[in-house]
Amino acid sequence: MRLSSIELREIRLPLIHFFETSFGRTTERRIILARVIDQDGAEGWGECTAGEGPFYSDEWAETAWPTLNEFLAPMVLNREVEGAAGVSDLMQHVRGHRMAKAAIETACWDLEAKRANQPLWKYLGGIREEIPCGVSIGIQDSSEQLIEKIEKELNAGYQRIKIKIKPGWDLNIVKAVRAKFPDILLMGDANSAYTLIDVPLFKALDEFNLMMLEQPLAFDDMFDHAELQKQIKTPVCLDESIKTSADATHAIALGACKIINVKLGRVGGHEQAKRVEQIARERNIPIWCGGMLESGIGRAHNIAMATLAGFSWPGDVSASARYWAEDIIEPPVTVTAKGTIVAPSEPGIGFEINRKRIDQLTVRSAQIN
Ligand code: OSB
Ligand code: MG
Repeated sequence: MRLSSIELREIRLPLIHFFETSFGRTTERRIILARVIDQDGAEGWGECTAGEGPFYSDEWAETAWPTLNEFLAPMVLNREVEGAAGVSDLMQHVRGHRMAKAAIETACWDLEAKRANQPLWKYLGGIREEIPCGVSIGIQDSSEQLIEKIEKELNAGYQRIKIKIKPGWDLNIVKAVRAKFPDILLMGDANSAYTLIDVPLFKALDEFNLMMLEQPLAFDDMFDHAELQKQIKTPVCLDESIKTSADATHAIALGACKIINVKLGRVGGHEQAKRVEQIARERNIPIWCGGMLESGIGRAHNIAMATLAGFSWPGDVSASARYWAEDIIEPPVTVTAKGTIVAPSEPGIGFEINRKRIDQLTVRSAQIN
């Protein structure tokens, strides 16, 4: 593989409903897209999952753009590599900036799968023709509003409900949700809103049969999570803390988590995600595919990744219509009545790119040759 050009686009995409986590509320996404083109004119698309501010991670839209434009794109252009699996290596001198790297890396996988005339999920070694889906529901203005939303998603068929928690929106909310839905697969995601001072709260939560508690403590911690896991029954799941396959190895060895949420952007692309998947599978640690409020392009990459054998639990990948009035791919991602997404049969990411819509949404673009 040899890339001759990379096009970057930043688009603005308004969310149908705001999405609130312990670190803030998002109403409109800023999404950077990468289109990679090889010497024969074949193309592939990837999405940078960095957010609107440095809150989920230190990367955000304004760090990703110049990193891609000034460093990452020039590092991969006109360099011969065996395939998409080797693209991360070309960018290894840049430390961190994994979401920016993943935009290019995942685009290269799309390109390569298209050239091989295979759906990306098969090309990656996926084994699942349908992926199990859950939803992540943000912090609402009232518990009634939250319960209404949960009801709607359960009726749509989603297999698992994740609710966001933060101090003041935790025990009381879990209690109310459990009273209404005693048997559903339910979990909480704190996005690092707590410390070990809150152990009594987590002990109280043990009573509510949560599938897991996602990233309760600091975003860069493993040690305290291990300490917490020793003291509570509810399995701890790590999200923010797992940035590399080495992190996955260390977290599992330390007992810092019993489950891992894998995000393509957070680990730097498909090749790294495959490594995390393998490490977890070998150690019998369940994993599932997380989400970053992606447009259809990132969503399609998530679907492909989630067909790998280790992704046995319902993830946060759900229908386009939960986020967007109109997606940038066609058809939009839809979910079956039993809460699954069927892996596409078309080559590459398996969805058409709606170029016209992307053009309309574009606020800046760059082409690097
Ligand atoms: O922690 O999983 C998270 C969204 C943005 C940033 C972080 C997270 C999330 C989600 C939403 O939970 C998942 C989705 O619906 O895409
Ligand atoms: Mg999370």
